[in-house]
Amino acid sequence: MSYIERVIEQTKLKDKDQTVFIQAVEEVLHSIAPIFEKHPEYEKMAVLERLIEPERVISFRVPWTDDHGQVHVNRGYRVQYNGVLGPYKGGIRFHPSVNLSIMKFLGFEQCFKNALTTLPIGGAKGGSDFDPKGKSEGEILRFCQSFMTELYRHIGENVDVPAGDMGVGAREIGYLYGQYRRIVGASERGVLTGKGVVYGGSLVRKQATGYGLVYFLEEMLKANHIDPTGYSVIVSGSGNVAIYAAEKCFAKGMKVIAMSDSKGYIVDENLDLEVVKHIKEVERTSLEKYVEYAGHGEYYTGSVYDGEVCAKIVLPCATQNEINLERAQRLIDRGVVAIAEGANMPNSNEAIALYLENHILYAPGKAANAGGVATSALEMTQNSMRLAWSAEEVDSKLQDIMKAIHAQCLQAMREYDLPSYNYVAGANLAGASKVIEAMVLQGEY
Ligand code: NDP
Ligand code: 2IT
Repeated sequence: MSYIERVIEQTKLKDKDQTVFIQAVEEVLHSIAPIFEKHPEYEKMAVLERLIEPERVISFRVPWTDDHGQVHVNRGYRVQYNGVLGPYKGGIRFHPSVNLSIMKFLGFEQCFKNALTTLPIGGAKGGSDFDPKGKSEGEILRFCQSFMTELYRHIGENVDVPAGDMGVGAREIGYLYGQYRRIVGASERGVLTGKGVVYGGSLVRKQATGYGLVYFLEEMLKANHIDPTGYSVIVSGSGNVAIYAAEKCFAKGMKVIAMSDSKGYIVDENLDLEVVKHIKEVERTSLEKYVEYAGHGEYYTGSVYDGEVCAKIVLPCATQNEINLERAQRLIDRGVVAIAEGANMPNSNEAIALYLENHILYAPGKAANAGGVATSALEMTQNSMRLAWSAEEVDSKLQDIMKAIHAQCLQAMREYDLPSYNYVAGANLAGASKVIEAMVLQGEY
């Protein structure tokens, strides 16, 4: 059995209940085999075992009181995965599904994504199984304060810098930052990113993941001589990533015809993104309201990937494992040209294998959605310089970073003699080789 296979088998035994974590490990490890063929000495140094085991997993109690005086207890996490490239960095997710397996899959992916950004950040993830849906403003505030009351001791601008993810946006980051500042008694802006612009947040951070996704998509299409002007697009999700991916698609002359949320989806040849923004960012409610507010379009319950709608470009921007083998086959049957992941791991490993078999252009999340964390790192830079860049400056740096990530993927494909559509292996090889090189140089054993 090869070193890679042995470590995968060990992980399956050791963490047998952590299915999404095992999925992420298999996806990465299978494509980085060439690094270990080049460097057989890495086995003796247990490089893979060290790559897979987080440096630290913190799990904590988060008690909070609802508006009726009832006390609840949720579980909080911070997984500080790998710090060889810089302070731990990664988002915080508030969603009822959050568990250790999800935290570890996200933290593991984040290490390679952050390496690809070209900026000095290590990998981490955190969150809680708290469900923000239906909670009052006061309940969200109290939950965030309680979460930070434990988290503060584990983070710092040179230690670990959290940001948003599902269920955590600028509002929550504000409450978290306010509590951190009260406890620590110092203004340390660089400890969190995704802050409000008025107190140290970066312009364009809110838009960065979605915009960056479309910049990456453009690069990938350009490398394959495809002009997407006029192409139809399905964007799944209608949260932070999805909304700004859709906005940039429209700006680039593509046509978003469907978006979704956890209950259903809308299909509209004249999709009104302002209405979606209003529903999701202002009212924080369901897309069910879309047809009434927009005066056109259709609403369906269920997954957008099970419906009739088809498009040349598909941008999954909701959550993990939205597209399984069957849904992937349907996309291919209906003529999809490119799939680029705004979400983390929205495609199953079987779906990815099918895209590769069919030579479909497929951009993995750790490359395509890295614009969010990259702009977070730009926010850290601005905070440590105590100045703020203009939106144009941040956006232009974001575009350069997405181009550089794309170039790294292509370079890795060339270096390892892979076909030029294999962005999965390209991104994994480019990201992992940096992390591994830094681990080897730093000793750590
Ligand atoms: P948000 O919470 O802002 O939005 C999530 C969206 O996904 C919502 O529209 C939500 O619907 C929908 N959704 C949730 N669960 C499901 C489901 N089971 N089926 C269909 N739709 C669902 O999160 P973000 O936009 O921040 O994150 C989306 C994805 O992008 C995640 O995978 C995240 O890890 C990833 N990501 C985020 C980055 C960021 O900067 N925020 C950076 C890089 C990646 P509803 O409104 O009904 O809840
Ligand atoms: O998955 C991700 O890259 C994020 N949620 C963004 C993390 C960050 O630190 O900005």
